Amino acid sequence: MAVFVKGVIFDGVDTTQPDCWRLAAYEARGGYQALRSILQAQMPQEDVIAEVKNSGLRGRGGAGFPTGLKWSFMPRSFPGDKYVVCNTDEGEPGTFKDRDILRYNPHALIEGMIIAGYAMGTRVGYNYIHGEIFAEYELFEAALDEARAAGYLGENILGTGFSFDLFAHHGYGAYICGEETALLESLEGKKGQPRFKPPFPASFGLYGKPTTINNTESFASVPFIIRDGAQKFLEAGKPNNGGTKLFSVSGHVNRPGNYEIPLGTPFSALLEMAGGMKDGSRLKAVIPGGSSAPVLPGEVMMDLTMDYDSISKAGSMLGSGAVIVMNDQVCMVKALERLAYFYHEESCGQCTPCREGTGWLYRVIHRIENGQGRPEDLDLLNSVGNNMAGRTICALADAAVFPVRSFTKHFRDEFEYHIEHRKCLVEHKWC
Ligand code: L3W
Ligand code: SF4
Repeated sequence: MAVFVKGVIFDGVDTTQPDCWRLAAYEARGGYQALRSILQAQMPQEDVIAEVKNSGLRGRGGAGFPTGLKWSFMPRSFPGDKYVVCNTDEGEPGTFKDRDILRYNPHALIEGMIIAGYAMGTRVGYNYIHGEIFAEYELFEAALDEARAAGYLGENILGTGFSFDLFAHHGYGAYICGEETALLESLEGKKGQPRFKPPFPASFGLYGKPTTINNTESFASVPFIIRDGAQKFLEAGKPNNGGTKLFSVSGHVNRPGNYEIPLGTPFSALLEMAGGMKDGSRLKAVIPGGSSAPVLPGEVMMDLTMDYDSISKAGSMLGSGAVIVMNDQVCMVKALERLAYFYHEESCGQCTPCREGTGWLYRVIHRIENGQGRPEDLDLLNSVGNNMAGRTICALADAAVFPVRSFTKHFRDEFEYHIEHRKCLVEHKWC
């Protein structure tokens, strides 16, 4: 998927050039200057962390947690091993941004992780890559080889006495391994099932040691912050929402793809960049932050800006920045049925409310969709959801409930019509 509009990660990257990912191209764009500057100046670790804090960078994986604050949790005087881990387990329906960072600009991620290792006093990092992403995994391995050969990774980096190595780990494709503690279990070679939090990975992470986990896009933003300064990054976005952000736009638009744009850009402008609605169709609904984020009606979205605060005020989440656009030909019952099936399939099964509840949700929505819905089914969905949300080890159960609540709230008439008339209100060809 090509990148059409550029911000702090893709500025200067000519994605049409097959070698744009290579070290030489990255260095020509100013790559590894940030690392050189902090190593040569022996910049105090706390100053690096302060710069990331001041940039306003918020975690790009879904939760939007402040990255600099997370780095400051790492106990720097801890005597034993500690780790930095990158979460490239991109599996959220609608999300396809991190693979483009590996594909077109992997050294930005590598440099960002080395700087993170320096700032937090770690010697080893891992990048956990989703098991269904093959070409990008191999390309990332090749980029690591380049970085090692050039002296950016390994012992005594650039002759400064600082040592750090970084390894890629290919997962098996389970969505739940994107949850940070399940990812750590999987990285340790165990079944990828979430751990109870707290303790957070900051104190009990990989092999029980202090660990900082960030999303691919978060790490890849760090070289810009160090090279060009926190203030410039902050100003690229809006207060409390620093920087530019990658949005994966999919669905009924003319030019689906990844768009790196300033946080705070109006949704209407993003839609226009993506070529507008496909074949001039009417905008009906948008999931603004990946399938776990509540759906919003199109007319609500047209008044919002693409940033954490604006989207959450409207009752949804910016999440990972996966913008799923739906036109008026979409049956919302069918769309919800697909999402419910996904969460049912991907539940790891540890918690009864999630293991059983996701199955209940899917089966009830499936029967509504198939003309066998009962008048009490909408209340039943609500009741099952109430017995799941907030009652499980990880957020997957909540993520399964959010779409059910929001679809049945904003598009209740379609669900009622399906139940009463045993057919689809929009007469979608798949219903
Ligand atoms: C130390 C504390 N650390 C929080 C850390 C915590 C984590 C980060 C955020 O879920 C969401 C989820 C998906 N001491 C701490 C602390 N931390 N308090 O801060 O924590 P949390 O629990 O709010 O989020 P999470 O568990 O990381 C992420 C949603 O994002 N999502 C997911 C998208 C999926 C992808 C993908 O496929 N790549 O991005 C989209 O909306 O549902 O709610 O690091 O340890 N006191
Ligand atoms: Fe597993 Fe679901 Fe429990 Fe998360 S909520 S630990 S996915 S059973």
